Amino acid sequence: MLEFQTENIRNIALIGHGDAGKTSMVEGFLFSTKEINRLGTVDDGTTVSDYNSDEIDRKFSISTSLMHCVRESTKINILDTPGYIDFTGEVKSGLHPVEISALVVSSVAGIEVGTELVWGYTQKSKKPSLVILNKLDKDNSKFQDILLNLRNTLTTKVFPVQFPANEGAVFDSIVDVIDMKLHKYTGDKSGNYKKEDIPADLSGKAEELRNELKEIVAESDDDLLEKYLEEGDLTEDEFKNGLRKAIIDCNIFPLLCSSAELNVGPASILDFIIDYCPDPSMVGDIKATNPKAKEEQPVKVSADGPVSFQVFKTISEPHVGELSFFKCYSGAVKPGLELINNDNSVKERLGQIYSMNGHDRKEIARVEAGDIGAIVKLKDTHTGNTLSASNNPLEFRQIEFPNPVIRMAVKPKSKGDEEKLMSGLNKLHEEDPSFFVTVDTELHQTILSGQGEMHLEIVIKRLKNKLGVEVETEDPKVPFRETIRKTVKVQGKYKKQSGGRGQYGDTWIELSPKSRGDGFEFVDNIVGGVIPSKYIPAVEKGIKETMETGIVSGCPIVDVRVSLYDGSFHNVDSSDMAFKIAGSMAFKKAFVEANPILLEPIYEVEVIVPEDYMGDVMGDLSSRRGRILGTDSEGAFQVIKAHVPLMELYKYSTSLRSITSGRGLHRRKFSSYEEMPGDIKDKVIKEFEESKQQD
Ligand SMILES: Nc1nc2c(ncn2[C@@H]2O[C@H](COP(=O)(O)OP(=O)(O)O)[C@@H](O)[C@H]2O)c(=O)[nH]1
Ligand SMILES: [Mg+2]
Repeated sequence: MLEFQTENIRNIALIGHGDAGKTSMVEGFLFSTKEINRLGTVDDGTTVSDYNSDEIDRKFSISTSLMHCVRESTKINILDTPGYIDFTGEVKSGLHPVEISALVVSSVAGIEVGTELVWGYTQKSKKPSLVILNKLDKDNSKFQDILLNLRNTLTTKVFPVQFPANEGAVFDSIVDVIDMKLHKYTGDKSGNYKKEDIPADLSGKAEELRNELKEIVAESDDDLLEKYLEEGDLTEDEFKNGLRKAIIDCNIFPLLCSSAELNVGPASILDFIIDYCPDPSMVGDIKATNPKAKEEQPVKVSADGPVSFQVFKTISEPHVGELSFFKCYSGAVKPGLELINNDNSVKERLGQIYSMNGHDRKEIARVEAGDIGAIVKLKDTHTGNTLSASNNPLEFRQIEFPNPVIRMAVKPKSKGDEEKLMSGLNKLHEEDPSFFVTVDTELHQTILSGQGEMHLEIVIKRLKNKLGVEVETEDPKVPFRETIRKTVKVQGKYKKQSGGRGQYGDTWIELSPKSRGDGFEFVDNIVGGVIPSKYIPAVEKGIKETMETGIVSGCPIVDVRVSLYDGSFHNVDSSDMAFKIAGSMAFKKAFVEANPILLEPIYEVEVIVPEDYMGDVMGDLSSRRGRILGTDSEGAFQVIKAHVPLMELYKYSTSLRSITSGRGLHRRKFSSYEEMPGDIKDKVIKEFEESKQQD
């Protein structure tokens, strides 16, 4: 059976820092439920989830993949997200369609920057979460210490509903304080376990936790609390429903145990997910808007309603074309349906639909409300789009992708490939909306931006392998601005009066600086018609055109005032053209005399690092002309805020990774334009002069 009803579906996304063991754990889930018949490993490149050649080569996840398994007639859809900071956009698409996430933490490494980053994402989405401590088979595993750290830094609501009975190399048993049994695994990695009595030396601790848990459950609901206080206990059902409610309301983040390596734990985790995690209808109505009426129209997750679904990820597969991963929110998705894409009003007839396990697809007949599936060959439907019946137009919330932190310029290796390059990049943006492409008309460069250098490297590799476009990378140019310090008065005179019809335009202008951000002002102070008013717009035009391409660096001129206050004309030889040239000549001359300066974009940068690296990171920021604004603590980490010129931030994510051994990350946003120091200005101007000579 491959079709499931809403109550028999669970959707969960595994999130966490890279190397915590998420991808390996998925193998455990699939092998324990006989979805696969051999337990693959990341090191051999044989996992279901990391099936891309890029992932196999690098031995870590790059894109979110979709798997599912079936246990006790329940289908569990699992989204495995990458932990590497370069691919956090994928975490956002993985979290979007699920009701609950599982934060996987290594019981050796503990909380890392990626742990806090993705935890922040789930908290922002207000979705419940499990916490899974993995690698409990390691001799240096520290269950208790890390539990305390999690409670101190993430939330005090992390609660161990399990603890390991024999942490370390011999790990094969977990004490479960919900069923108050020992889950003893068979030792053959099959994922089979037997429930035994809790050994006497651990029963005290189990009892204590069980009582604490019961109180948390009772407090999840006023009626339950009253009953608990009166009768001193809860029935099995009350406990079960209460625990689920406490999880949904984020009053508790249950902590579970695992060794993905030994496949000890994943099966118990699945049982926990089935019994205590919400089915898709339990988290309330889904926010949506009616684009026609422009009003909110929440959607009840139910197979009885009219069909609606949202695409949360698009991948392109050789021989298949685009494969859209979707979540059905209401009704049932079936091949042959004709629906409307509410984002672009395109009608789509649905083709085959599939249930996925990494690379493997199985064709299915329907996907019901709450379930996740994949569909091929939609005409014009992209990540984030909602499809529904035309008499029920709907749009679900968009996925928010993180701001890019790195830019890179590219050009095609072979001339003439420009169009192919753009269409290829646009296609890849479809697959991965956390990478952006812009054609910068000011800088004359095609700029890629994304989450890290590796992120863009992968984009470039895919461009070559999948779409046959090879590119060269270049340093992205920085959009400087030119302006002045001094007020000057100059004449610009254009005169050509030898033979034939002459040219004559004569202008006197005063050029003066304006405050930062005030832009350009042109003032006509001509009196007595020394320049006829019909020529004045031409003077202004000549000046504006000169400003656009700049004078000393090739970047636009800003924040200046020009007053045209004198000049002369010729009855026959004057023309718009002559005055335009005269204006431009006057402006160029004035600008170089007016003490030109360069403004450069300054970014506000936040670097998040463990305390030990603060000194090194601040030193490095200062060497990049950064101005430290302050430091703050964020969970287990320190946040350093600084203003840094964009020019100095090229490949910063890579340097930061090497300074902090991969434990730091940064965010950035544009702040303002500021004057560039003289020596650097001179260098930029010199480079511009040289590049002009080459052209
Ligand atoms: N000893 C041990 N190693 C593990 C365990 N889980 C994963 N690993 C190893 O840790 C590395 C990273 O695992 P992976 O599943 O790719 O982590 P992910 O980045 O979170 O997906 C691989 O070398 C795995 O073999 C575990 O429970 N115990
Ligand atoms: Mg992985």
